Amino acid sequence: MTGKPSTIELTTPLYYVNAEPHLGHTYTTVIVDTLARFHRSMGREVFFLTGTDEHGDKIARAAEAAGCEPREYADRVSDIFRSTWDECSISYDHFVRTTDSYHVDFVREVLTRVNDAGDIYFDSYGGNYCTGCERFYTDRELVDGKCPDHELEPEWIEEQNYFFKLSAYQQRLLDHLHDNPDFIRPEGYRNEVLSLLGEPLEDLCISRPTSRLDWGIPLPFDDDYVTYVWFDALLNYRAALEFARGDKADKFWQNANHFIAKDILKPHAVFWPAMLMAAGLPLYDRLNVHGYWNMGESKMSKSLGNVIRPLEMKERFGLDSFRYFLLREMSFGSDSSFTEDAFVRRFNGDLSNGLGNLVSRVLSMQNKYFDGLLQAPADEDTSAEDTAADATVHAAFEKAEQRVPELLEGLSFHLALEEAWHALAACDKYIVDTAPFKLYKDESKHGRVGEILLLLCEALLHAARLLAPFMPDSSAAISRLLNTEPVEMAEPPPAWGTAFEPGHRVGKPEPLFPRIEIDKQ
Ligand code: ME8
Repeated sequence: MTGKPSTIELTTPLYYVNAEPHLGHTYTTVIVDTLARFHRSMGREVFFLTGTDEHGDKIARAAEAAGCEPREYADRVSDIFRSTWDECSISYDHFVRTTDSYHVDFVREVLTRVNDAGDIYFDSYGGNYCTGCERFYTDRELVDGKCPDHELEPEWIEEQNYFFKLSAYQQRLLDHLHDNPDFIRPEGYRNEVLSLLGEPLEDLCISRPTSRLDWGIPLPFDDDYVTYVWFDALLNYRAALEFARGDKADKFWQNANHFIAKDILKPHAVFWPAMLMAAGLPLYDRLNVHGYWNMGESKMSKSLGNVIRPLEMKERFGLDSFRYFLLREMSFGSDSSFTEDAFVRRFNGDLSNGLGNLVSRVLSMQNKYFDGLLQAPADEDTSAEDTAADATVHAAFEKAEQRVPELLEGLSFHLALEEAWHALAACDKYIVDTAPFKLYKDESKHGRVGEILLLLCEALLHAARLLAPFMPDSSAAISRLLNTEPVEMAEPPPAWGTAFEPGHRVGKPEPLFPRIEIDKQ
């Protein structure tokens, strides 16, 4: 995020209510949650917005298939999204629904403004429409005549409608992209948008006749039409901010960061900034685009019927291990595949054998040798060899503490976690190299064993700090086991040797990530 802003808006897409939350939605929501926790810990004021997209053809058809009215259907599925995020401890600040009256009013107000400015006209049009994407496709965008996302042939729709003069904004969009190289990241998606803008843009059909569809926001200037879902849903990012933050909206908006997958790049990178320009509003700061979670060769999606449900993962393996997997496995911007094997490998390798084992080893030794009581540093001088060993752990954490926030700012979640795991590995190596379990057999070395374990307990507290935005429950569990208050990433860690009060006693070990036995799956 540019500079170090003190206020920031972070958004997920508004998810369609025709499907229940799956791993793909969870990924975007978890990365935004991780960033929200990170920025808050840096002392920034965050407005984390998520919600549901409820109007349009696709939802009307889904409601009909479910045998109920669109409103009733939307209420039900929107509640499922909200309660899923609540159960997943997602720290959103506001949940917007496109059926909320403040959003509807805002959409109508913007439409009036854009119409008054002469950027909307009435015309007839025929085109290839994908209901799954809720947009027209040009011939060039179709693959073998099908929508590349839904792998379905679009419908030919021809009718009289209202159009937004998108083409009039082509040059301004190009100029903005050239003047703001960070507007869309990673760069590959910026290039994709530049190439889209290299071809003439067609104007955007922004209405549907009520004779065909009445589940939408009526156009303020013609009751016989409802608003096209994208000209409705995109406005939420600004409507909800103004509604929830009032006068401070502009401050947050200067640092508005949208997070989406590549499926909705064009609406966010082309329609949305042009709509803002037409409405006389400043543009958002950044569009952050990630790749797809696939199952085998295909994108995970409700329409392809191959989804992983977040609450099932939480139930089976715990919330933080699912968060860890999502954040560790995908490199932001590229596609990733989900397989249960890969999940179990990461769980057993990084969490059970890695983090969980380290915590329980350190606490076991501390309890076994000193009844949990941390030992004051020994009086006698530490040998050069011991000092050098201690320094490896200090250095590993110092590096991670510097790199992890930088990597998070750059959206390299997987590298940030890798860096934190390097520090954990330095602790494992330290245990092997200093071998406190051997030293303890020699009574004259008990002072040194106490020092080693003190350093390791401090290292665990550093780890809890580093992991807080990624794995909040595990971070809190480590603090609890160490018998300290929960910690935040940005709190400056106390100098080594001063983290605990004299006489501090740590808790007994508990398995944080019990190993998954494959044959029990
Ligand atoms: O597009 N891999 O809603 P939607 C990665 N309502 N991310 C995925 C994914 C996958 N397989 N599947 C879904 C809409 N997502 C519109 C948005 S915004 C004003 C309106 C995530 O329910 C990802 O964030 O189809 C993607 O962009 C979004 O869900 C699409 O959600």
